[in-house]
Amino acid sequence: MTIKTVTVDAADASGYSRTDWYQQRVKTLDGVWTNTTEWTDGEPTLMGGNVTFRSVWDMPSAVYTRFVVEFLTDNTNDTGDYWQMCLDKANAGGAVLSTANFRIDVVGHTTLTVYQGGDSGWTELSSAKNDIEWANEISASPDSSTPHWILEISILKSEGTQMLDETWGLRVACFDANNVTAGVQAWPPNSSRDVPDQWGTQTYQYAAYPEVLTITAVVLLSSAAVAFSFYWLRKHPKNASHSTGKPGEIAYT
Ligand SMILES: [Ca+2]
Ligand SMILES: [Ca+2]
Repeated sequence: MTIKTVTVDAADASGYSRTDWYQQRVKTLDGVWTNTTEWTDGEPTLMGGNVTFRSVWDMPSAVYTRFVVEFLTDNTNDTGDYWQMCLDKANAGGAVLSTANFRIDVVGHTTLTVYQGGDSGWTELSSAKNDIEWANEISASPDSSTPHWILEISILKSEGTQMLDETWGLRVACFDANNVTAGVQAWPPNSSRDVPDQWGTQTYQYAAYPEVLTITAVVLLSSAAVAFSFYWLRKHPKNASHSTGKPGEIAYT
């Protein structure tokens, strides 16, 4: 008799997960939406009511995961502002930190530092900085016409530091030093940077974010509706008062 063992994924204890879809739009890491569709290939994840982030993965030669994080209510440049990402390489979770945990801080919009977890807490891992490209700026975006801080960051899944496996734990946080009472904004909500069990799970799909396909389908359907409308009016130039079949009543779901 064979006993099947099941590995319980402790990080799922947070109850939060999200998907890294395969990149469909070229990314320019300049800290802004370089064009209005630059990040529409990523599924938006909301943090509280005023932060949103998206991610996609790409494989031009090596594998990258790229994020845009938007702090919709912060437009002040404070030395105490920070962006923070915690990565649990294999999504093993845990009540305390391990060497499979990594942390990326961008403080004051100027300084990026990478840390590795361990028994004694976080230790700087300077070599990992080479795996990261980033930029942040204050700008309007398709998500809000009010200028706000936007971070674009790309993480190489290198063989060297191996911060990320295919499924990994993730925590994203940011802080506006000009609004201390609001506290740290985090996904998952109220999670601690020091407790991997509280982080979410990030999986990947070797496919486009379905919303991209939906948008394309609506455009095609709209074109079909216009063609149908033209046909209908030509066939029924008068008394075309039917309540069915009018393109405007087609429900795009
Ligand atoms: Ca950009
Ligand atoms: Ca600020």
